[in-house]
Amino acid sequence: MALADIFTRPNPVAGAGASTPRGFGARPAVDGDELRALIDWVDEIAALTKPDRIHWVDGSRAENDALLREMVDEGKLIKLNPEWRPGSYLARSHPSDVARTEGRTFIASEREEDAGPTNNWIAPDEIRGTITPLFDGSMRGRTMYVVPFSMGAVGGPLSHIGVQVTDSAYAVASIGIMTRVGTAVLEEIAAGKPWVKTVHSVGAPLEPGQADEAWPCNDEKYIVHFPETLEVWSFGSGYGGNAILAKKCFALRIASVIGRDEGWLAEHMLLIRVIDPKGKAYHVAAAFPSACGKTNLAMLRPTIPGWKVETLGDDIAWLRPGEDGRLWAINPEAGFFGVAPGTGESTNVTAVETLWGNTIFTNVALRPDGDVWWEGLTDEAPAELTDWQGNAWTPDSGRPAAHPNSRFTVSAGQCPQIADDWDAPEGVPLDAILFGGRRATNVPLVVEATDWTHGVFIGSNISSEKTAAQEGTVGELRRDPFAMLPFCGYNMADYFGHWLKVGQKLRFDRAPRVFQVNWFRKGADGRFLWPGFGDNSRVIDWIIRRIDGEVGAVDSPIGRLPKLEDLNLDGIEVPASDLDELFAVDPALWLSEADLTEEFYRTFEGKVPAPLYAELAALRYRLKLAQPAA
Ligand code: GTP
Ligand code: SPV
Ligand code: MN
Repeated sequence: MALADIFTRPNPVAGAGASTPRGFGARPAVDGDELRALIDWVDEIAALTKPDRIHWVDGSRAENDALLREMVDEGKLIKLNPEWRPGSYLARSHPSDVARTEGRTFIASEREEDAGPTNNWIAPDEIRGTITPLFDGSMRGRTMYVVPFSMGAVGGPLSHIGVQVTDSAYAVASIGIMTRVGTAVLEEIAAGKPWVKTVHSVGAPLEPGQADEAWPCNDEKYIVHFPETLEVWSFGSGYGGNAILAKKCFALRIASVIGRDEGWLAEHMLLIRVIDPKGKAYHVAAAFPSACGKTNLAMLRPTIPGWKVETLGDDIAWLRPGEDGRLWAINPEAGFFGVAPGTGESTNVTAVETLWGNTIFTNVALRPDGDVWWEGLTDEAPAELTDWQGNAWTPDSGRPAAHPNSRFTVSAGQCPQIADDWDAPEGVPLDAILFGGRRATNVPLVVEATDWTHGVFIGSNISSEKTAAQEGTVGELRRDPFAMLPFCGYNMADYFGHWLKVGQKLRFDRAPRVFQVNWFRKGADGRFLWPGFGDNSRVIDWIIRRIDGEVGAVDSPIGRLPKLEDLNLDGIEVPASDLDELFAVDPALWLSEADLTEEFYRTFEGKVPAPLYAELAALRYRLKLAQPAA
């Protein structure tokens, strides 16, 4: 490979523009058919989108520095005061572009039933007919960046690669943090490894002489996935999961389809290593919906003595059955795109320490001293701030200073409790899988599934109150099976079936044990019954002692509950009445939940696997037995 033999060039297709001004950004020298196919594809996208320049991203430090400097010069990033926050920047998005747009997210499979009732399906030809004209000339006046990236360690057995073309320098800088970007990936492409094609445009072409916006975007948005041809096309948004296509679009929606075909699972899960006081290590993955506590649990600092947690991942895990009958997991990402509000010294001090520098903040507030702030960072708000929209703010302003879905983007390696081997290509064997959500009522602090199938049943039934990471009304309950509702790239009923199949490949005594957790149950007075955060280690402690067979459990109609005396509550005051409420299972309310489950399963028109209907029938039977006699 002669990848080092680089040369700069203008965009020959658009016919305009100078060659890249610096010593990087050049197209790799063509060597072999595989790389030729990539270059042809890039030329094809350039012919359509008509950028002024093409910049091949090599992932170098110098390139990143130059990109950031350019964005500061253009007013797209604010450089934070290096005294407080070295190497860090603030981006303010357009107020209409602050979260993923699920309503504009499409699965364009050939057959509608392959997308299923929980996805927005659209016929591939039809949507190509809609978006092709939008992409036509959409990069005029801009640079088109070509970003080769790897999800998982480059060359790893569980890793997958892709290329994103984008006209957003902010997206390039973010992808550089969130994935492994660079020339090594081109070498893999050259060697014939399959890659996923992702195309992103903010949809804001510039006429000659037209001044750019700080956050260019388009009111019309399309985030379209083509699972059969392994492509993603995203138009109109510069935000998070809409723009960092390696993340939700590739590593969940497209990867879930690849996983279905290859026998593995792409999941919306954090990944941690828990080390008990005896020094024994366990691996736990947990699926919670957006803004429901994954980053927090991923960076848990146990409040019980002797326990330690090491971070492996905070948002996505790929799970694959191993030859040994265990389920192995990697975190395919390389950084954290975390929710800022609610991240503070008392909740997630590890995240606060992770953010010491080299961080891109989006939509948080700016302090007069050039540092950042958001609700929950400190108990008291600074007297004066500039809010996320650039307006003057004081604690009396009556509105949040940071957007509720404001975020930080930072390298995983900066986390002070990251596991040494967090990017080991082969991953880690799982001991437990947790499912959870935000449930003010009904769902106990922790319940253990009786076996894998019951665990899949529980996963298929996760529901959660909406947060600012989703469109719609915050607090409204919605069903979010496996926390994958917006992220499953195929029919969710087939996905339930795939989970059951993966279970059959595991050795029954080596499969991870499945638990449901709920940190968010509230008392009648509206306060959280459980202290949460670092004290969630008390729940993990019980889970691990269950796995090791050290403690028993109480059977309930919905699964196994802890015996209260087995919970380590040393050092915290949880009133006995709160504990009772935390674990209360009301058969009548659960029977209504079972009705909702049936209603939900029926929307899949007979596709939900029979074992899950059997679980539902068994649940109803147990609930009826548990009902007090009339
Ligand atoms: P995404 O990045 O959107 O997928 O979100 P996430 O699941 O990583 O959520 P995150 O950990 O960022 O938590 C979001 C919010 O939940 C923050 O405001 C936290 O303060 C809050 N939170 C997290 N853990 C707990 C907990 O144990 N108890 C309570 N009450 N709140 C919590
Ligand atoms: C989520 O919403 O689950 C996120 C943020 O992790 S985004 O990457 O924008 O999807
Ligand atoms: Mn997420």
